[in-house]
Amino acid sequence: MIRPTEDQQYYELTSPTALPKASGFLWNNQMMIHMNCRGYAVAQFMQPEPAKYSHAPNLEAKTFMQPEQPYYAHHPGRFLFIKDEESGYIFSAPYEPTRQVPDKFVFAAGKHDMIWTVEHWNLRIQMTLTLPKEGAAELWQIKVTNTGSRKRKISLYPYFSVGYMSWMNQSGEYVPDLGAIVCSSITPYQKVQDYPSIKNLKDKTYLLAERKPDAWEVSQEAFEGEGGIMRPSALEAGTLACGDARYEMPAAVMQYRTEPEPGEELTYRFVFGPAKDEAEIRGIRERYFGLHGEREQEAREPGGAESGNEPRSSTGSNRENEAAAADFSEDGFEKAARDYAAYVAEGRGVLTIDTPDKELDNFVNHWLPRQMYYHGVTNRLSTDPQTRNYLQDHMGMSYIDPRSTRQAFLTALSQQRPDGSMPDGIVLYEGAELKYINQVPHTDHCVWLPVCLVTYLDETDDYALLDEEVTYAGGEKSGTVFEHIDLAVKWLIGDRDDRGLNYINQGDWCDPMNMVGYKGRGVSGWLTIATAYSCIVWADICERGGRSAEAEDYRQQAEEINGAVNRHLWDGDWYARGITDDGVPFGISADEEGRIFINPQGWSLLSGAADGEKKAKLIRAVEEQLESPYGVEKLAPSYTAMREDVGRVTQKHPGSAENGAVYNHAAAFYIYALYAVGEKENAYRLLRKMLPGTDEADIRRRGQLPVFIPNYYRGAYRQFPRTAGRSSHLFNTGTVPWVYRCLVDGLFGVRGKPDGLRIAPQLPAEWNEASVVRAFRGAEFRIAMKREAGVSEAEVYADGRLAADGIVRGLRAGETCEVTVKLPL
Ligand code: CEZ
Repeated sequence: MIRPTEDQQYYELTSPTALPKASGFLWNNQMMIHMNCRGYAVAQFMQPEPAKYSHAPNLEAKTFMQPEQPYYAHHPGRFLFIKDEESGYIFSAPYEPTRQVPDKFVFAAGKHDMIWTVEHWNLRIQMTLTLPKEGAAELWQIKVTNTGSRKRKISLYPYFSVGYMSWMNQSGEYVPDLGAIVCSSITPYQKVQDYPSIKNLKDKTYLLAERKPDAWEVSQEAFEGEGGIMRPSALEAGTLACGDARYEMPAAVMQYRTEPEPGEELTYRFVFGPAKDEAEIRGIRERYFGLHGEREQEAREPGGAESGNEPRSSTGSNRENEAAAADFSEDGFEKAARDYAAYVAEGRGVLTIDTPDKELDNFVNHWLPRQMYYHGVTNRLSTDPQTRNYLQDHMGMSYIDPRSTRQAFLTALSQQRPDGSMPDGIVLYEGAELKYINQVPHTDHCVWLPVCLVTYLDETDDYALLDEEVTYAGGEKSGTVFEHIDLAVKWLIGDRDDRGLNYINQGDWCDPMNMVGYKGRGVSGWLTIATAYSCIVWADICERGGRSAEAEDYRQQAEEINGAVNRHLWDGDWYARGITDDGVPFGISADEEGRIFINPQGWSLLSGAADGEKKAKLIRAVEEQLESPYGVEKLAPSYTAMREDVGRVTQKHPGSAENGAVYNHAAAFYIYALYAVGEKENAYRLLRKMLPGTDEADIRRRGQLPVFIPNYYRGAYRQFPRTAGRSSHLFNTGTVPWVYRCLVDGLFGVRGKPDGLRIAPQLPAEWNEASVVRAFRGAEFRIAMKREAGVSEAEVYADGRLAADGIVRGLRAGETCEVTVKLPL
């Protein structure tokens, strides 16, 4: 049902119905597209605010990307209807909207393209989607092959949803000299002050065809008729009516009538996307299809039929003069595809692993860095990413392109307030505003500065960053990066009540925990613990930067804060999540719902609040109450009713998102913490649960291909077992850099130190060996890890010489080192 291709560049799914929501995604700096296996699409582009060019068929609320995106018959999609002209039989590829189960179906989700192969009625249809590196556009190639033994008479109808563009103005028509369907609209607005930006928007949606269609239809209603989208009436006629849309909802549908000989393969190419005006569309046509304009499909009139006798594998008629045009168009189109593949390939991480766990290998070597890279270059298609997301997403870039991490720190710190606090979002474009959740005051943002910076420093040893001078918001005050972060940590230390616990205001890491402290008194247990951990991390950075006295101060602070945590938040077997405005502790054994939360448990291992006894107790509590077959849940039991002293999180559906899902971001913190305290078996078991599989029941349950980690799998396993495990399919998540850290700092133990690479693997007992190629500061470490009799603790040999403390030093960029690690049996 699912399988990786041999070259591991794709994951294939061989059924359109087994995992109906299985999907892949592609992006570039201006757009992203999320496509499911059945042909439905969600695409957005930045101008610079995110916008759509393929809309739902009704007025949509503008919002951020949603988990568990629902699909429905009229959901925007990219389809090819096929009609057998002799029998009138109609089906569609890849599967929607007609839903005929084909003889063969393969959806291959790749790194830089997605390919559907469908075989039905002696025809093979191959649809390939890729993107250009620059610009918002979808590049589609559709190949149709007659796999039967007789000549066929067929019509092909590429269908691209345009949807409800605007209540002010929407229309569409075929523009012959562009060879494109062009749909026009005006983004709805009302305020005169919005006009200057509205008038510059790309409000057109075009479908550019390389080959001139025989006919087309641009009115959704005329196309569907009484048959509806599953059996559009317009397909009954010999040719589409060549209609337009006049304040009618547009659709971009074309028709190609063709008569392929046995074995003949026909190729069609399309570009679909947003544009400002026709001049831009003309430029796009030239870029991808050359200056020749559209090609004739066959030497025939629309509806006519004429073709040679010998089997062909070309792109149509007029074959003599077409060779030149074909070369030309292949250049533009295929060069774009090549450039895009190269762009995606830049998103390499620093690890290539070979372990007994082949699925993990595939995911870590190919898909995990890709997902981190997506976050780092798109900022989740937001012009004002949440501060904590921005910092964590760029923490991940430390492993891919550390220069961008450095720049992200400078950008974020230039928006820090002079009192040390961080804004809720980082504004990335002039004129962008803090929106949605960024208008809700959260108190945790400063935590992420030291916690994310340490990864960048581990990778690069670029302590010079700490000396860079940056202004604060407002532009009056300025200070070094060191001073900025120091102030942020001091702000956290200062933002505590007289018990020594951190105020939560309207949220911390948990966005919707908005009513614990909105009256100004409630505190966050997790945030207090995270403050202690920030102090420790910052102390280490101070120490390495030669500031021992400060380091000592921060370690004492951490100890003091941990003391407060243990006094006020330890509940006997685990830590409470917080104390409300009215002084009520929650996330404790007395609670019927929301009895235990994951975050305070893991972070207390990191901060050192939990001593040996507490550690053992809380790990047991997590295993008993939060662990499910799909990973560790964020809280349990999930809330089933509003708790007005906790807030919006309790109103989310039980088992979804922060209300008790296996929220992978939180699960990753916990796994990271387990590695930090050497709990390698527990850590690996939970890490493994982040990926679908390995058995078929699990894959079906999750419903997702292992090409990304979703922000959550449904939880509430003990309350709602039927839905537990279901993937959100949302690939925006802070999980991925933390999983990478789990691998680098934990599982494989190949963490950077100022003077070298420290090698201290924590392989699970079930592995006897593993090998890792670790790219580090321009050098390459080829590390072979193996259990051996007679070894009592890890021994690290670099090029044959024992590195007593496990740190391999002195390697320069461009050099390679062979490392052997002997591990106890
Ligand atoms: O958003 C994420 C945030 O992007 O939720 C995390 C938080 O740490 C991330 O910064 C945990 O709360 O209800 C809400 O507002 C939700 O909080 C969502 O926006 C949530 C979703 O998972 C979307 O990615």
